[in-house]
Amino acid sequence: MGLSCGIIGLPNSGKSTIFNALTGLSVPAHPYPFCTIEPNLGIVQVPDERLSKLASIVKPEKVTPTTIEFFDVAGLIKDAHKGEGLGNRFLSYIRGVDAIAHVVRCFKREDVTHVYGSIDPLRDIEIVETELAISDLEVVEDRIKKLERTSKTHGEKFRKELDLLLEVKTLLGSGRFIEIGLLKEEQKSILKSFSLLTSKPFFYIANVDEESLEKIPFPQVEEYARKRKTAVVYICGKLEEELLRFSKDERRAYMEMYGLKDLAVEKIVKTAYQLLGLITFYTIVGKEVRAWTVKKGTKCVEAAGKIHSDMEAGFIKAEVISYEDFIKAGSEKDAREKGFVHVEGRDYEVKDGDILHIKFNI
Ligand SMILES: Nc1nc2c(ncn2[C@@H]2O[C@H](COP(=O)(O)OP(=O)(O)OP(=O)(O)O)[C@@H](O)[C@H]2O)c(=O)[nH]1
Ligand SMILES: [Mg+2]
Repeated sequence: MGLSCGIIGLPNSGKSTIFNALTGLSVPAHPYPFCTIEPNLGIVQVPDERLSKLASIVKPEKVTPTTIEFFDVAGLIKDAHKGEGLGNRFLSYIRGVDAIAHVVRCFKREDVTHVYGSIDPLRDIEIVETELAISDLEVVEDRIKKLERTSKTHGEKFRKELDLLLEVKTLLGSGRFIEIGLLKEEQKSILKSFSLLTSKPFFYIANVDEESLEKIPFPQVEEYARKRKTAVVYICGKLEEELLRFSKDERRAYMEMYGLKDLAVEKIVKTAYQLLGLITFYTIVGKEVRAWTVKKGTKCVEAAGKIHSDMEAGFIKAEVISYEDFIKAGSEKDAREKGFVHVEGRDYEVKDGDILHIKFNI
């Protein structure tokens, strides 16, 4: 399974509309708050031009892209932790995701009520992020209580965990966030098991009006995102949902009309991959051309393990062709004749676009 991404935000911010635009599904997205109650799950094939190009050369029977899972959950409001709206229990559905897309309402539309009566993206962001932090605080405080009961008898390991959680508690309690990048490896691995929402990679989706697509309607969101070291993706959910209903050609024509280079799914995949430091490698085996997603820095033997555990256990070597060389050569055979294949060992760091042929012993 590839990447998973949770979509959160205030009610009526356009989460389900964007979910539909990303997945091609048709979950209810109506102009009243708390339209979504139970979470929606959709799996999308990651659009990949390089995979299509490889497939057009190799002409395999099967082309397998990587996938990304989206979760659309209910809207969060102020004091959700005290049970307001639908409460905050549904957040447990997104504790398991790899990244969070926070939808921020920037579109005006009078007939879609805003739970706080006005369009104010920074206020909305703060409300949602405060609820995430409080939800994390609940998790952390629970664990602290347990540890305080047992740490005296369990020694060093528990002490370290307790100290870290007390730090996190102070941080979240004072309205600040954990910066994972600043933590030691040991601390990262302690925190991992709690799946804290505020420690996940995240980005904002500014859900804007059609007319605002070409300019930045709320520069303060951009500024705030910079401070939080993340990105803003500009999408008009409504337009994107409609685009999916058109044929490919009509869609391109409309996209040009609105000055859109990429579809929402392409923008989001690009942003999430960058944020998580992900790369794609390819395999051409028998009748299948397939894309795989791994973290930048992944060793060849680990990449082999992603394909099959036997390949990792019995790894001998990998024959590697870069995507560019493959295209330049025009076929695998020509790539081999031109000397574009390099043989690499288990510690070779896989590069984005590499085409791997793993040799292994069973
Ligand atoms: N004009 C305009 N309307 C939008 C846009 N995105 C969503 N809407 C409308 O806003 C309303 C609410 O959208 P939803 O997608 O249901 O919002 P939600 O965030 O899922 O709301 P809850 O499930 O209640 O939390 C719908 O009527 C949408 O058609 C947009 O980009 N532009
Ligand atoms: Mg919804």
